[in-house]
Amino acid sequence: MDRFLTADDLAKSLRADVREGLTAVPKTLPPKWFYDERGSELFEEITALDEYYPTRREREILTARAPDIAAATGARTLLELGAGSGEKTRLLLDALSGTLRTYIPVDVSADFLEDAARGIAADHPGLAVRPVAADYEQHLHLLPGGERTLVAFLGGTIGNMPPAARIGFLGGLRAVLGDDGFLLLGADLVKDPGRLVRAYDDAAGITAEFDKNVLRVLNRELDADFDPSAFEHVAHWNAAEEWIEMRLRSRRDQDVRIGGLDLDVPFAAGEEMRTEISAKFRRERLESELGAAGLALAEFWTDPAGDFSLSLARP
Ligand code: AVJ
Repeated sequence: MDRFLTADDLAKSLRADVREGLTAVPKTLPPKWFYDERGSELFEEITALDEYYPTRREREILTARAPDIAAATGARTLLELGAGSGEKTRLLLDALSGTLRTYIPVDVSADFLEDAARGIAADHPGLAVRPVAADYEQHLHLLPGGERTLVAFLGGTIGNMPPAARIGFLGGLRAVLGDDGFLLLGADLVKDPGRLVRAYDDAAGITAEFDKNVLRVLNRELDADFDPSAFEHVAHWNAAEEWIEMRLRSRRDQDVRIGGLDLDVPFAAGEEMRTEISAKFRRERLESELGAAGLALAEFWTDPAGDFSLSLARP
């Protein structure tokens, strides 16, 4: 396995993110820290909720379009960013089996990658599986490219990046693709705000648990003393930016101690800390942002209901 990221690097970036985010006004935390073991389990539960449509919709599109993706790309290498999507990966690997030689899953979790890579290698004899432990927001320029590379970035995770970071990120992807590569990008679409809010604030409270899990991560990793029950989960549709914001709202005045940072953080009653943005797109915006990064839209597919999109783009 190639490792561009060690446990020590991760610990350092968590510390830097938390110090910066909790001393900012308003307070923020980056969504990447949701995903410890419990957080990843909770996200899996979210994907099965009635209200959370993106995973099902993207799967519908992939199932219908996998043969088109294979025909258009003739990919020899599949490089998957944030390789958490086992079922979608299998759909792609099966469709691409005629031309594909190498599969490169990229994830921050080396343990997770090791298991996933072993399973895929066992199911696909003849396929070289080369996992890379990396943070794709930092290490894009280090990722192996190669001939006819298809980079897959699925699930709508692009929406977690603020617009400025997104543009830089797409430019970095363009460089990984060389001249004969393709990008397969999953992106959620703008729709009725009521449905969007319900997707991020489900009736069973799973998303609320997922949101508060980041506090447990800080308690464990940074010796903090957050009381998760002293915060309330909020999903807010920001109509001007066209993104969902998840926030944790303090139920009372309270001081939180972050022992590992020697930091005391005061929260006022009702104060909200932003824990995630999840941007929703229109085709025009995707096309123009891809264009600004030197990528042209070759295909733009949606599910029949028009909820979610898959873009196939090339230099
Ligand atoms: C996995 C990042 C795409 O933004 O919809 C799900 C994460 N957050 N429910 C998303 C998430 C709240 C999800 N992504």
